[in-house]
Amino acid sequence: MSKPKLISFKVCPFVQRSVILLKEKGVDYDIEYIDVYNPPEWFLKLSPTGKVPIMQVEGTVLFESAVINEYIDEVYPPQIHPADPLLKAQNRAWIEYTSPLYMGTFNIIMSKKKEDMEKALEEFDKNLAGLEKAKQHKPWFNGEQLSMVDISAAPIFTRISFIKDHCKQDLLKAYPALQQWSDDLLQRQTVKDSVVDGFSDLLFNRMKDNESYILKNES
Ligand SMILES: N[C@@H](CCC(=O)N[C@@H](CS)C(=O)NCC(=O)O)C(=O)O
Repeated sequence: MSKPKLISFKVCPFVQRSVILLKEKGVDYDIEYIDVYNPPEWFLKLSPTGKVPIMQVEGTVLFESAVINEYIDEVYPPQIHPADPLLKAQNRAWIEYTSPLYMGTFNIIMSKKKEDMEKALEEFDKNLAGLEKAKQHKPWFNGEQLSMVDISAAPIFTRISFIKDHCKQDLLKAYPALQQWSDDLLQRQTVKDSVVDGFSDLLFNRMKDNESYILKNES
């Protein structure tokens, strides 16, 4: 089987989910970065949605990070999804639950207006409260075994940690289970290695260029 190839944008959390999974499984893969806001023609021909990630596998293009991760999990052992159909379905639902959180962190750091940022913070907090309740086991979502939910949630914690360091907002302060989960995930080697060099500067510069409100709000 030839190497799969991911097309990525350096600060995209969705691509980061696939990178973590590939690294967890020790899969040899290629990755090419594009500017998704100024995409090359060849990319637009390949990506049905114009979004990253896409993954090229032997001439076939896969899109949507959750689907790409399902494929990676099926094809490259060891299988991370649990065998039990009920637990697997429940895990898939929580992976789905994490999707608006990605948009949430984006809206928090990129809103230009105070009211938009505050709305984003409020919605994000509601979603975090739900996740805090759901995180019942330790260290990982299902207990001892790392799950696809952990992998799918990790990039959110990368961004929450960035927001704490650069925007002086501790989004996890009311959520001890999530704080512990974040600490465990951000210490994991595959998660560390999934963050591109210069990640914080890239994101911070995008916020500055964008004149994001959260930066004006800094004390
Ligand atoms: N549901 C998609 C979301 C992917 C997504 O929103 N990617 C962003 C970058 S992080 C993108 O490509 N945005 C460009 C656009 O919306 O045109 C997935 O999980 O793969």
